[in-house]
Amino acid sequence: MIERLVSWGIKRIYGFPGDGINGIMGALNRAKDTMDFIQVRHEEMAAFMACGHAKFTGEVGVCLATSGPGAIHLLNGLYDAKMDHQPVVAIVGQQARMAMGGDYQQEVDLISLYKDVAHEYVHMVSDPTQMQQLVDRAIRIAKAERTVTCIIIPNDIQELDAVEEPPRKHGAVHTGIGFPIEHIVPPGGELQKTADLLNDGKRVAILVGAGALQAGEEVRKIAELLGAGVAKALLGRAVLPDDLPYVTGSIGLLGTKPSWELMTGCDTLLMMGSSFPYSEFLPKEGQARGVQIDIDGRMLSLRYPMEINLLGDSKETLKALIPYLKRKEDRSWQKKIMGEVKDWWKVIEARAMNNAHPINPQRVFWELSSRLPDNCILSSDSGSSANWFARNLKIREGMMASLSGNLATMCPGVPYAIAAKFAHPDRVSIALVGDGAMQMLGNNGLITISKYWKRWSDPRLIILVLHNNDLNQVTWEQRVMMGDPKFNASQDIPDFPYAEYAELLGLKGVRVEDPEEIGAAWEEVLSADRPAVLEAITDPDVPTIPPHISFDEMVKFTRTLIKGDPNEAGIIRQTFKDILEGVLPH
Ligand SMILES: Cc1ncc(C[n+]2csc(CCOP(=O)(O)OP(=O)(O)O)c2C)c(N)n1
Ligand SMILES: [Mg+2]
Repeated sequence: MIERLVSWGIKRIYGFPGDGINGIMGALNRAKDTMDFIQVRHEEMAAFMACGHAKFTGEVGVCLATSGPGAIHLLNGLYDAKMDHQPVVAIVGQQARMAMGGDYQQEVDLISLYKDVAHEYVHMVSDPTQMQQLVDRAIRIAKAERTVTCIIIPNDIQELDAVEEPPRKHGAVHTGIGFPIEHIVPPGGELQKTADLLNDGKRVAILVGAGALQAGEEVRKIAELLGAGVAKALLGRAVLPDDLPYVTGSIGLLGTKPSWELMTGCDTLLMMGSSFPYSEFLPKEGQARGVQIDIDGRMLSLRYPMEINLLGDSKETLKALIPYLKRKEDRSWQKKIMGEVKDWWKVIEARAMNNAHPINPQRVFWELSSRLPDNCILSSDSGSSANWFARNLKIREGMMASLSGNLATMCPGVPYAIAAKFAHPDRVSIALVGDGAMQMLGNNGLITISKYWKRWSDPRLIILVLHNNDLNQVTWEQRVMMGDPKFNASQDIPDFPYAEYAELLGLKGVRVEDPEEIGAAWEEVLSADRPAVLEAITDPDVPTIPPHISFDEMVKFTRTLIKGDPNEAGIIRQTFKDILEGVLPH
C-alpha cells in the first residue's frame, strides 16, 4: 500500500494510531525514508490537514485513522474536503475479518458510515491482492471527481504478506498509476456563441470561485476586454489581487457593497469555477444573460439559470475564448464599478479605525493587510473572522487563501495553516481563528505545531486569535436573522490565556489589548524566530453587517430586535458607527 502511494507521488500522511492500523504503522515505520507520517492530536485535524494539503498544493491529501472511533473522528474534516471538492483519500482500519459481524469491540459498519462522504469510492480490502487496485482507484477517483475516497483495511490483512503483482488469471484486476493533466475546452461553436453573448452585453459582471484559481491571468484579460467588474466567492479570494481597481472583492453575506452593486446592476453574468450558494446575491432571474464555465457538469446552472453552460477547465476555456472577444469601447460601467470599489475601501478603513472596547476586530485585519508577507498562505476559520477575512484583507498576487467554504465548519484554520507549512515550509502561514474554535480544537493544534515547527525552513506560522469570549458569529446571527437577543448560556465562552499557553509550549505569544499596539504586535509575530499566537482582545459588539443593509433597516433592527440583549448599549453604539461609515463621508 505504501509503495503504491509513493508511486503516486504521495509523500506525507496525516494521522493517529490505534490497534486497527498497527500493521500499517509498522510498515510506515519501515518506510520512513519515503513516507512521512505526521501525528495529530485528533483525527479530525488529520482530515483537515489532508484537505488543506489538497487546497494548497492541488495534490491528493491522505489521512489515516484507526477503526471505529478514529474513523468516526475523521468525518467532519472529510466532509469539509468533499464539499469544497478537494481530492482526499482516507485510509481507515477495521477489526479482523473473523470478528466482523460479531458485534465486536470497535466494530463499526464503516462501509455504510463512509457511504455518504466517500460515495464515489469506498471499499474494504478482503484479500491482499486487491491492495494495489484499491490504492490506484482511490487516488484516481479522488482526482477525477475532486472528492473524498476511502479504503478500509481489516487489521489481520495488514499482517499478511504483500502481493506485489496480481496473478495472471481470470478475475484478477491489473491497474496502473497516473492521471492526465486536464485540458477540457468546449467546442468552437460554443465559444463563438458565448463570445456573441458577452460582446452584446453592456454591463458585464464576472464571478470567480476556487475553480478559477489557476486562471487569474485570463480572468484579468477578459475583465479588461469586456470592461467588467469581478466579484470573488470566498474560496476564490486569491484568483485576482484586490489592488486591481475593478475587483469588487467578496460576495454574499460576508461580501462587499460593490459586489452587491455589480450583481444587481449587470445585464450579463459570467460565472466560473464557483458554486457560491446564495442566489439572492446574484442577479434576479431574467435580469442578466448568464454564461457559466465549470469542469464539473453537475455544477452548471445550479444557482442561476444560465443561457450558456460550458463544460471545461476555466483557464483553458478562457484562453480559447479570448480571441473571440471584442474590446468594449464604452467603459462607463467599469468606471462606475471602480468608483464604488474606491469608495468601499474608504468605508472599510473607516470602519476598521472606529474605536471599540477594547479592540475593533476589523482593525486587527486592516493592520495585517498592509503587512501581509509576499506569498503568504492565509487560512480563516468559520466565525466572525471569516467576515473580516472576506472584507478587510487586500490579497496580493502570489498569495493563497482558503477556509471551509461549503461546510463552513469551525476548526479548519489551525490545521490548514499547519498543512500549509508542511507543503510550503518556506512560506509564511497565517491562521485567523476565533476563541471558540481555539477551545474546540485549535489549542491542541498548537501542541502539534510545537512538536514539528523546527522542521520548517521558515518557522513563521502565525495564529491570530480573536479573543472575544463569545461565539460571536452566531450571536449576531441570532440577533439579525432570528431577532433574538444574545443567549448568554449558549454564547458566552470561558476565558483562556491563548498567548500564555503558546509560551508554555515554547512558541511565541503576544497579547494585545490596545488598538494603538496592533501594528507593532503584528510586526513582532511576523518577525519572530518561531511560530506565534497573536491574541487580540476584541469587542464582540462590533456587528458583522451584511453589505447591502440600509440605514433604515439597521435603525429598525437596533430599535426593535435586540431589546433585552445583555450587550444592548454596546451593539447599538458599534452598529451605528459602522453604518454611518457606509452612508456618510468618512
Ligand atoms: C463544528 C461547528 N459547530 C458549530 C458551528 C456554528 N458556528 C459557526 S461560527 C460559530 C462561532 C464561532 O465562535 P468563535 O470561534 O469564537 O469565533 P467568533 O465568531 O467569536 O469570532 C459557531 C458556533 C459551526 N459552523 N461548526
Ligand atoms: Mg469568539
